[in-house]
Amino acid sequence: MTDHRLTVAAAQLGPIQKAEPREVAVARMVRLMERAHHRGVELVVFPELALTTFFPRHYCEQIAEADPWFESAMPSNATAPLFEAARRYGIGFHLGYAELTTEPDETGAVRPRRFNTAILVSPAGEILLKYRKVHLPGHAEFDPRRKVQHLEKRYFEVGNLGFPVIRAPMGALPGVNMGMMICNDRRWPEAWRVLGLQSVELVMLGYNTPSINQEAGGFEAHHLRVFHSHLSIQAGCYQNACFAVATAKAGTEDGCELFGHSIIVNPQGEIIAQAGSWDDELITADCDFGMCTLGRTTIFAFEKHRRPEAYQRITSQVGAVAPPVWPA
Ligand code: CDV
Repeated sequence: MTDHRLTVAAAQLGPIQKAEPREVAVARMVRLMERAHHRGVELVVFPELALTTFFPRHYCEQIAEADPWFESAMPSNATAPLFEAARRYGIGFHLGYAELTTEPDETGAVRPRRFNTAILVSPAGEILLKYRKVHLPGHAEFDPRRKVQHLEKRYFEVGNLGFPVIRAPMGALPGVNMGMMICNDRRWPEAWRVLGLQSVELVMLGYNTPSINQEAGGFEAHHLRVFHSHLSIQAGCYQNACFAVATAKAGTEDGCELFGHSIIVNPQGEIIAQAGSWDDELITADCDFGMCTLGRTTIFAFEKHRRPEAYQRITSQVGAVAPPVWPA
């Protein structure tokens, strides 16, 4: 019988305080890779914006003042130890970071551009895939009503790479279909389905989610924050017959609490590993990609059952419209 298994890990990170240099964060991550190696892991998934504090909670009047939180090269001197660890241990890794690049925009103007980005790196240290976050939550201007800001719309542009999937060797497997999303994307079924339509087998995603809803739009019980995160990931895996490794940044960072609860989910939507701390923690699971076949060939055999002609609103409309009122 062919072995389709890959041993994966979610490498949850405890808080990274504002004053903590990225070299310290990288050293913590290298230690997690070393532990992953001892546990036979072949692919490690780090969180969103894994190198620094979750800086969109801090307001800068001039956007360029936030540039010290961005990476203008990958790898750089500070991040090279991660690539070296990948080569040393023969482990692939997924890394979320703030990307500062100079490239043409949609009008052709070449200018500095900032994205909330993730990359997939091979065990040989090559970048296999890059994704830039599409669903940016929060707001662009300082909001005096909020105790904690969430300025992703200020610091980042909407990702312009779509939701790419790549088939590449990983671990002992000759090919795994791998895709990425970042944090808030996990709540949008459209994102999962775009990956599912590319036969994704493994979705990697990192997140920084505050334990408290700061939008002050109404009461939300604390326990529902984790429930909604897990619900979205479990539904995405089930409906697209794939595995997911979802990795949190956790604990109290700059006085703001982020929930952990990193999970690994199988194509039945079951949680097969879950973090129990709010600190640096490695959770692992064996992903048997043979498990993707059942959903893909039965309930979610897309080619047999999908009806895109009935889904026209999904791509032509952004906000909801009111329905007709009865009686007319
Ligand atoms: N980093 C995020 O995208 N966080 C959002 C919060 C703000 C709700 C999330 O969806 O988890």
